[in-house]
Amino acid sequence: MKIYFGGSIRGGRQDKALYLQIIDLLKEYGPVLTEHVGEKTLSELGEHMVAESFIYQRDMDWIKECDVLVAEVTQPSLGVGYEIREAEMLGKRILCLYRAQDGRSLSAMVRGSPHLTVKHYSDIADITLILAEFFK
Ligand code: 6K6
Repeated sequence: MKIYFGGSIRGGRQDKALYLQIIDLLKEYGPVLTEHVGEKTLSELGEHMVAESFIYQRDMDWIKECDVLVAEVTQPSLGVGYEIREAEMLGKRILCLYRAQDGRSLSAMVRGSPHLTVKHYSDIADITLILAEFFK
């Protein structure tokens, strides 16, 4: 079961420590193709040494290759939204994890989609249970 994890990079790195924790949990269910998303040293600028056309093509290939896409969607990110739509078009199973925040709502294009599952969580313990249910 190959897993593609999507989380904000240029959309903002506020949740990067959490992404790392989610990736660790996901590894119990199969290889995670996108471990770099949780990289502590990766800033909002991303990595300058890698061409953006390369990043785009590699990520699109990985989405094709994956069985499941799990996205953390609390921090809005154009890239994550794009990845979710690509996975939808390819008929992949998709789980979106969302932490409610004051004064913000999840995009209707995600919450309103019939092609994916959105789960709300408060902390990593909730995510552990959500993943166990999703992957069972
Ligand atoms: C190299 C090493 C670590 O990071 C890099 C360069 N940047 C990216 N590498 C891989 N995937 C990326 C990179 N920038 C964005 N993405 C993909 O888009 C990831 O899979 C994320 O899920 C998503 C983040 O999009 P933005 O719009 O928040 O950057």
